[in-house]
Amino acid sequence: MSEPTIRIYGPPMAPFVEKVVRALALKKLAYELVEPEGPEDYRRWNPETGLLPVADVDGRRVADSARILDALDERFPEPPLTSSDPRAAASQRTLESWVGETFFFYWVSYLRDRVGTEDAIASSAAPRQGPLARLGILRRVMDRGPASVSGPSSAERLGEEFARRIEDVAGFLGGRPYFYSERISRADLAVYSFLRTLFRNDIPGGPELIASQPTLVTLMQRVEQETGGAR
Ligand SMILES: N[C@@H](CCC(=O)N[C@@H](CS)C(=O)NCC(=O)O)C(=O)O
Repeated sequence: MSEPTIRIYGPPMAPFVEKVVRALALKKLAYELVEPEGPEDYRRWNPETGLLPVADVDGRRVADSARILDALDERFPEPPLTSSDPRAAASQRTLESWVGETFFFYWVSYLRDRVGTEDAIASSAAPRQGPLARLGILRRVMDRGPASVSGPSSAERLGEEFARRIEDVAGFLGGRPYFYSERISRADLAVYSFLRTLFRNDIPGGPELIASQPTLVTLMQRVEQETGGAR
């Protein structure tokens, strides 16, 4: 039998791409990562939404990170990316969606406010003017005008909101080694991929925020152990 051909298209620093790459590592599958060279590649590779990642899995083009994980599980079932317990599996999928929508929203807002200069992330978070640029993260903090004297600034408010979402995530984990399970799943990969960006992209206060939730630090270490290290 020939080697499976898996190609992932997307910027390696984007959390949705990291989630897919970690799933491939968990399944010990070889793959090729194709990085966008400019904004036009997003629409070219995903004409419908312009969002990456997309993947070719044995000749089949699949868009959306969750669908890519489904396609991988279908074609390469071991180890599975969701629990064998249907209730746990449903919770893991719900958490993955929540991370990709609600948490993603606060993450973008937080990064936008915390990252003050284009230079700070040009080298890491937004390779070749990728998606983060278009999400407005490159907008400078000073463009926001003076903070109100009577209340917290927008940066402070967003920082607090984001800290609350991090608390939510820690609450979902509770005392378990992984979300809703004793085994790693797609929910862990999704959470990990977003938390990781707070370290990697030099986000001021990001590492401290995660450190305030020791169970999440341990979760990240567990995920790294199972998926090939910190990278
Ligand atoms: N639901 C999609 C979301 C993917 C997504 O938002 N990708 C971002 C990268 S972080 C993107 O391609 N953005 C392009 C843009 O904003 O123009 C998934 O899970 O794959």
